[in-house]
This record gives sequence, C-alpha cells and structure tokens, in this order.
Amino acid sequence: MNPSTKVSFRKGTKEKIAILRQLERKVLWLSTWMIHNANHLRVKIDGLKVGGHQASSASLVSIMTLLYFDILRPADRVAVKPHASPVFHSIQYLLGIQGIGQLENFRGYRGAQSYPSRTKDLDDVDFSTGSVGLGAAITAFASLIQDYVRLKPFGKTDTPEGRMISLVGDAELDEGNVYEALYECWKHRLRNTWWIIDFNRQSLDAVVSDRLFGQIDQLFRMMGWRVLTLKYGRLLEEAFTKPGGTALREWIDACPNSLYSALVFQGGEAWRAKLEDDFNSGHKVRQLIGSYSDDELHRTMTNLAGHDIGVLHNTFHQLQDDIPTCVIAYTIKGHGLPFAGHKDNHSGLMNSEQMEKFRVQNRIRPGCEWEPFEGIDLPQEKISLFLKNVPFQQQGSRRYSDIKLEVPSIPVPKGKEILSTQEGFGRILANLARSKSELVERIVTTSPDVTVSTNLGGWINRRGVFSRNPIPSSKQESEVQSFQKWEQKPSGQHFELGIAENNLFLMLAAMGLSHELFSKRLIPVATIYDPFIYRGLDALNYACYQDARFILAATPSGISLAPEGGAHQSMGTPLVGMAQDGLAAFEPSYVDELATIMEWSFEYIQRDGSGKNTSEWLRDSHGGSVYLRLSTRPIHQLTRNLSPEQHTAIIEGGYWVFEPETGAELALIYSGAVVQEVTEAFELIREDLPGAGLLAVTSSDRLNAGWQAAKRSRHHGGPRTVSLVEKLLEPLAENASLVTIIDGHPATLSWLGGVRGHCVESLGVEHFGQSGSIDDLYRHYGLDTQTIINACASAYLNAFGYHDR
Ligand SMILES: Cc1ncc(C[n+]2csc(CCOP(=O)(O)OP(=O)(O)O)c2C)c(N)n1
Ligand SMILES: [Mg+2]
Repeated sequence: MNPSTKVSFRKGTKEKIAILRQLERKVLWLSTWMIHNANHLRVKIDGLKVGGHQASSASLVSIMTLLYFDILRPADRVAVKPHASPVFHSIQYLLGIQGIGQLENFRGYRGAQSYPSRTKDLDDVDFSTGSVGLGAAITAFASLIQDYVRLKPFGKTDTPEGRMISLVGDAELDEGNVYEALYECWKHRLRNTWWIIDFNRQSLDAVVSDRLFGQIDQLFRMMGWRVLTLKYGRLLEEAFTKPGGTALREWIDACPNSLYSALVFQGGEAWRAKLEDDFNSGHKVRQLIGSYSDDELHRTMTNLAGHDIGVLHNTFHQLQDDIPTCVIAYTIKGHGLPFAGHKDNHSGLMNSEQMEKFRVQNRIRPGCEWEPFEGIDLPQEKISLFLKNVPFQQQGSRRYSDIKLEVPSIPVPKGKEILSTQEGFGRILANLARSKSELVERIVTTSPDVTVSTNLGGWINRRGVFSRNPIPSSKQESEVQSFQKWEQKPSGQHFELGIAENNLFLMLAAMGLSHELFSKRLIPVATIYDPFIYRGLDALNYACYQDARFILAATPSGISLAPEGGAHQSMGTPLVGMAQDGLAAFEPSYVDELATIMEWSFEYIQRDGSGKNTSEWLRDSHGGSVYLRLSTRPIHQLTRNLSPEQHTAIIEGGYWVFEPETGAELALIYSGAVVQEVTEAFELIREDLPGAGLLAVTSSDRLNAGWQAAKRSRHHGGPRTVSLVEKLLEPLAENASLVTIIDGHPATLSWLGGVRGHCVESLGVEHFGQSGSIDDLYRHYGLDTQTIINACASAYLNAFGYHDR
C-alpha cells in the first residue's frame, strides 16, 4: 500500500481536521510552556537545571495530536518516545486524564515525570520509556502476548484487538536491541504493530547521516514489515505540481540533512538565497520561489509530512489490516519553535523573550497559560464536544487488573537423593505440568535458546510450545528419537526465543504486564544462564521499573558450573539481585528450600498492595518479581520436613541450620551451592568450638531489605521492629566473628558484619575465568573446606586481638 498524500476531504473530515489543527497548536503551546515553567518560573531549590526537551517534543506534536485525538482506540497501547513526555502529558490534560498540578510540577517531586512512566505518572501511560530502543521494542513483544492471551481459553474475547504502537526517535534505531526484537518478532509472525519513526534526522549530538534513510526502509522490509515513508506535506506537494516543481523536488531530495537543518533554522531569506545560488536566473524554480513571500517560502520548504495533519490523517486511516507497519515520518526537530532545525537544539530551552513572543503568537493572555481553550480559534463548545467524543476516551480506565490465582502447594520432588537446584527446578515445573489448576494454565515459560540446558524440557513435553498456528512435525521428524517432544500449537505454554537476552527481558516485561494491558494475568517463568543477565541488564531493569511480574531462574551460576567454561562463571549477579529494585533475589542450597521459595513466588508476583501481608515493613504487600540463582552442582539433599517457621525464615532470607549457643564466638554463614564445603568445615570447627552456629542465607537480598526497613522504621519513629537478621545474630557474643561464604562476590554477605558490629571474614569469588573441576576451582578461588577453616581461625584470632582488626 502506498499512502496517498493527495488530501481531499469530505465536509465532516474537513471540520475534524480544522479542530485537530487547533489542538495541535494547543499541544505545542502546552508542552513548550510546561518545560519553560519548570525551568524559569518555578522556585528553584537546589540551583540545578530542571531540563526538558522542547525541540524533541515539538517534533512529535502533530503525529501525537492526530493519534490520540482521532486514530487511537481504547485497546491500542502506545510507547511514547521519552523526550516527548510533555506532549503526552499535555494531551492527557486536554483529555481530562491529567491534572494541571501535575503539569505545573513537571519534573518536580511527584509531578508529571521527565519520561512517561507507568509506575510514577498518574495519567494513562501504557509503557514507560527512557532508555532509548527499549520502548520501541516492547510494543512488538506486547503484540505477541496479546495474541498468546487471546488464543487461550481464559483469554477468549469478542473485544477488538489493539494495535501496539511505538513512537520512536530516529536515533533510537542505533540501538542493537531494536534489531534483535525485529528479527525475533518476525519469527513469531508479528501482527498489529506500528512503529512510527520521528524522522527528524537529528540525535542528541548531531544531524544524522544522509545515507541512513534507505537502510531503515530496507531493514524493516526484510523483516516483513510494510514501510510507509511520509516525506512531503501538502504545500510542498502542491508546489511540485507547478512549473519548476520537479526540479525543486529533486533539489530537496538531494539536499544533505545538515544543510536542510541549517536552512530550517535560518528561515525564508536563507532558503531564497541558497535556491538562487543553485538555480540560474530564468530557471523555473526561480519563478516558483518568486511567487512566495519569505514567510511563505519558509512555511512551504518546511512543510514535511510529519507536521501535516491532513497527510497524517489520510495515512493512518488507511491502515486497517494487521500487517506490522513502519511509518517513517519526516519531521523537524523543534518545528514551530525558534530553534527549529538547529543542530544543537536537543536540550535547548527557549529564553523568556522567545517565550513571550511565542505566547503572543498563540494569543495566550498572561495568567491564562494553562487554560485549555485559551487562544483557540474555534468555539469552545465545539472543541469540548470533540474532546468528549474522542474514541480513545470512550472506555474510561484502560488499565486492567485480574483476579489472583490460587497457588497449589508445591511438593518437594521425590526420588533422588542427589540433586542440583537447577534439576529440582525442572522437576518442580514438570510436576506442575502434570497437575491441573488455573495457575498452571496461566504459567508461560520462556527462554533464550537455553530451554533444554536449563531443564525446562519436562514442562514443555507436557505443555507444548506456543505457536499461533499449529505446526505439525513431519513423519521423519517424529521418527527421530529425542527426549524433547516440542509440539507447536496455539495452546502451547512455552515461548521459545532466540539467544538474545534483551529480548528475553522485553518479553518478560510484556508477559508480566499482561493483567494490566490485556486483563488476563500470566505467570511468566523464564530461564537464562546466570552470567548473561548482564547482557540484558538494562532490559531487566526496564521490566522491573514498569512493575512487570515474573520469575527468573538463572542457572548455571557462579564457578560451580566448573568444567563447563570459565567464561560463563558469574560472580557479580548476587549483587545485581540485591540491588535491582522490584526483584526479590534468592539463592537456595537445597531443593526443599527452592520448593518453598517457588510456592511463595507464585503468590508474591501476583500481589498488588491490596492483600494482607506478613511483614508490613518489607515491600511485601506490593509484591514484585523474583530472581532464583540456581546451580548445576549436585547436592546431597537433606531428609527433613521444614516447619512453618522454617518456611517463613527461608522466605525472609535465612535460618540457623545449627543454632549457636548464647555467647558463641563464631558463626559460619553461607548461600547456595557451597553448602557442602561449609558443612564439612563446620563439622571440624565444632570439635574445637562446640557453640559455633551455622547460618543458611537463602536470600541475602531479603535479609538485607528487612534490616534496612526495620532501621528506617525505627529512625522515623515507626514501630520498634526488629528485623530477622538482627534476631538471628542476637545470640552471638559481641566480639564474635562471622565467616561468610558464597559462590559469588564476597560483598554479597559481608554486610552482615555491620548488623551487630561483628568482625567478618568474607569468602567468595573476586576473579573468574578458569575452567576445572569444582574441587580445583574452589581451591583456586578459596572456597574449599581448608580455606574456610583457615578463615575461621583467622577471624577467631582477630576477634581476640591476636591480629590487627
Ligand atoms: C540507552 C540510552 N542511551 C542514551 C540516552 C541519552 N539520549 C537521550 S535522547 C538521545 C538522542 C535521541 O535522539 P532521537 O531518538 O533521534 O530523538 P529526537 O530527540 O531527535 O526526537 C540520547 C542519546 C538514553 N536516553 N538512552
Ligand atoms: Mg531524532
């Protein structure tokens, strides 16, 4: 389909376009004023600039005006380019969804956010944006999830499908994750997705390369997208039909981006001078431009399609099918503002004089700057009525919720005495696959090409791989003996992804918001190799920031994967788990601990602040996502029945495996797969120090969070809460020593020394990369039994003043 840029409208449409043009001007005014107000008129407290992006916002005003006031339907979901946040909030304000106080307080504490935020803004943000590229890609994954949900019995509905729309800055296309997403989503036959590229040919630092345009076009087409390029507005199209028009068009097409930008900034006189330079007197172009005043010439030469409501209207109304569509809309950064086209305008702010001129130009009376109808040339009732009937608005709230699904009890897998936590995880899921409950129906697993090696095979053999259309295996395929029976069907409950970890986290973001976007809750469970969390870290952070809910099982982890490869050893991930907001991190040693944690996780990821919770002062009532750091190291499992108190302690972060005697002078504290060496060392140490304690930390993250929260509560005069870790360490002598051990960075557990001022020796991994057996590596990196004993001796001696503390 080629969009027709010839614009002729019926009477009703003409009226609508006239109203949209008024709103376009209003939105430009409000977004520009909002930034000006925040920077120049609000009381400055700390002398910092507030910032905001007037030019970047202006670039998208026409497109967003058309979309929000005419094209969008309630089921559509939009990711708005981060720097167009003021445009978004202005539109929401005119639609009555955003308060004036929020606009006045743009970028202020609890005001409208710098970048659209699902969690911090009060208006109707569908997807947060900020880290460029991620907002572009998430809509594609959301579209896949929309299909997934609607094909399941629990998601069947007659309501229309939504279109997942990204408003993308052109420089965002430099981000690799965009292409990873395009490729992945092509594999899954993406539909109902529009990416609208704000093609202003400027990034933050510079004007972009002229050669870029053709590449973008081809890239999208290669991935099965329809590409619509909207270059010229109707004034230019009209000019092209006149004598000299073809030559003018060729001149513009050949004009380097940097020259075009400079002329946009310089205005009518400069356009004329340059064109007169390039065309001899007597040339038809000379006659053509001679028919325009300087102002008219400037208006015509800057009349790009991305600022022409008529052309945009025509284009978007033609998009009625579900083919993924990339619209490359030519725009001007700063369009309609004094620094339009200036190459350094990204963070440019209009000064007070320019703003005053702009106010007069918009017919805004002083003191009426926030008035929604001020300066509008049409009767107020007409605009009010139009706004009331905007299709996007008709449904009321577009943020859904879904019921909480009851969690079945998760028994500890039986039948094997020696088991790794990774294998235990696989068995727990395989057992769930055999069971029946609504929660299990809602589980959707996903993995970036490490499905088999992270033990999801058993689950998939029973539940199948998701595909929009059933894909039967050929006779030959069926005859090949394999443990993996991957049936591909619409009822499948596993989303198989290619290797790119960014895609995994964007997929989790989309899956984990399904209850709010599509009104049906999913229970996403993903697996990844622990070290590759780093590869997708920004996307993980992005998912958590949006409050998406999921369980991430990362395995193998640490150096305990041993011969499998030094390069894959992860040591910093426990710290990632502790530091990541919205993610509760666990590192169990035994599979019974893991079963306890998983049962709790299935419920925790569904919390929303409304239910009762066990400990008011953690983030427990709100809930979040869960990170399980698992190991491939086989561990001799304990035969024990955990008490309810132990269950609680495992969730809160730790429990004494051997309680210390009151006044004990030493405690060994460990997490995860090192339990074997620690237990051996502990048995030997107890011969000399029978009162010593052995503490299992199942979640340094939650143990620490509980401690921080209790301190905060006490500092702020709240309840005199004592945290679990403070209680746990209470029996120890004041001068006792702690020896902490983890197959990860030692800082993960060293903070425990600060709880009661104990001396601490922390063992862990600070360097990595050597392959070998577990024994070799534990010796090499100092996690073996002997090193633990030595550390205990040294800590003990330290505590009694034999060494310097
Ligand atoms: C991942 C990431 N890197 C860098 C930035 C800083 N940054 C913000 S906007 C921008 C350039 C944006 O250019 P473009 O996408 O073309 O938007 P425009 O302002 O031109 O509309 C950069 C580098 C960011 N927000 N996110
Ligand atoms: Mg740009």
